[in-house]
Amino acid sequence: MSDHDKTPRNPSARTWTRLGPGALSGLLAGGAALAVAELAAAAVRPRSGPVVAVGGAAIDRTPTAVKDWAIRTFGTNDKLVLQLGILAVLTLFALALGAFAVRHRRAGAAGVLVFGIVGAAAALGRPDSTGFTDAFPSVLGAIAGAVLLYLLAGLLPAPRREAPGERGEGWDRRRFVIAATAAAAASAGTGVLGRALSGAGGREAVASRENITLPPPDSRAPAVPRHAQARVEGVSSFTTPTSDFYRVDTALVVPKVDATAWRLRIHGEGVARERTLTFDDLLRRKLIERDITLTCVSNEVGGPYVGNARWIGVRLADLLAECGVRPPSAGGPADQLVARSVDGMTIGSPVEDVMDGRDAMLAVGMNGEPLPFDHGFPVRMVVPGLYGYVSACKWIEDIELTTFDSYDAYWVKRDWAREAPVKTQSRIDTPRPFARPKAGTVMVAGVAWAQHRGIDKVEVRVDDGPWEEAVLAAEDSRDTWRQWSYAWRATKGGHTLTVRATDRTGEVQTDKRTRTVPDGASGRHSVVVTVD
Ligand SMILES: Nc1nc2c(c(=O)[nH]1)N[C@H]1C(S)=C(S)[C@@H](COP(=O)(O)O)O[C@H]1N2
Ligand SMILES: [Mo]
Repeated sequence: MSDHDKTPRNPSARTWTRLGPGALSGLLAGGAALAVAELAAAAVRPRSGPVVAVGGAAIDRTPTAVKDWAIRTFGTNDKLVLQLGILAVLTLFALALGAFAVRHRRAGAAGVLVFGIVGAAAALGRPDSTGFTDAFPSVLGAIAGAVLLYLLAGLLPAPRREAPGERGEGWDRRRFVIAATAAAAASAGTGVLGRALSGAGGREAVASRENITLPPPDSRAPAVPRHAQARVEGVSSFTTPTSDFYRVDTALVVPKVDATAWRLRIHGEGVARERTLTFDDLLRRKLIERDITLTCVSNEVGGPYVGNARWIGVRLADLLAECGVRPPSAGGPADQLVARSVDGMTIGSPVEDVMDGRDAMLAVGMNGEPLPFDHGFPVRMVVPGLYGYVSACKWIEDIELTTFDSYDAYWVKRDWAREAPVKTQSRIDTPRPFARPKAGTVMVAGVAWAQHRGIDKVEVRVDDGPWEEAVLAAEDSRDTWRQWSYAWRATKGGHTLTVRATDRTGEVQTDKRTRTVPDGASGRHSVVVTVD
């Protein structure tokens, strides 16, 4: 039985037999384009590949409200969701282009090139773009995809042979199937090779991290007080294990920086002695070790984007002073310190805060180890009391002294406040929302934070009852969160538990609910439970 005998007579089915292989060709061309681009990106620079470049461009251009919603809805998976979304859009366009190429072979193939241009433009427009070579992966991929679509479309049943009454619908289905299978296999092979190579690209960085032995800090953090941890099941651990530490950044591919090649430049207004430091320069300096709680401005009331770690690093104020920097209160011309990362992030902090005596640092260690790649290896900033987006630049490579008037950093350009001290907050860790504890004594417990001011008091309220003082766990430092617990004599029925903290300045955590934009959520955390 020859192929054309199987061609259905019914017109819509016939359209499908024509368009189906076309759409499949489009899909294969798209896959080939991505695979070739991935391989080229491995050679050029892993972050110059089209999906990462377009994703990065999309992240930078996403309206703040949408981004906020994405973080809220997808949490740390937001980037995965974005990449899947990009792939879904690409898939639809590839199917459509392929179907279009059945009739318009050249134009369809040329359409693939348009995607190459979009990818190349996105790659060149990235703040970390290292030059025109960043366009190569997208362009090469698109050319491969276009050629493949052109070839496959040439094997498809030509539309004119489908005129009614003609028997010429026959097309070489076997040749098409062989070509398509070969193309799919070649793409898969190329893609896997590209992935493997771009993974290997980080080898020097991984080796440089493994070769680091952090010297013992000159100024050790005092031991965490034994009673800093509330002895209640379900409370966050006082020191957040690194593997559980939240991660918030715009990086679709985590930068892998080779510490031996890393440099930090300090320059700008009022920098009398500009400096460029190596990683070893930092390790040779006096190191401090401190427990500091980091919080994200995108953390909702009751949310998870807060963690406490033991950081090791260099005091930033000392280094700045050596460079001749004076804070505004001492007549310095710069009131903003702009930290830049290798991936083009810019984060602006008040010079006054960084130099006011608090333990602002260039951190090289987290919980006793070199920083993990996810958390900024080899060096990041940490400033107690400020939200991460105005203080905690990861993968830092440049510090510029400037003014708030003359420069807006990344998030400030996207509706977030220029300056953002951490708001006093508290969270109920246990019981969990909608828990069903038994009547009797139920331990209510959680964490409260007001970094650099310290927590003075935590109170719990059941339904509309009076505020009852919770028992505070020992304080580690005013830069860390503090745990609290409250033994609740729970009675049967539905109840709402609410918590509020008071910081050392005497300010009581407000009940006024605000959104995270522009300077952090305020309001009180409540948990509804049913007591059985
Ligand atoms: N390079 C870079 N640094 C960054 C960010 C980023 O997107 N890129 N995000 C900041 C934000 S918003 C926060 S809250 C902290 C989070 O640090 P973590 O991921 O180590 O918890 O990093 C900050 N540093
Ligand atoms: Mo953040």
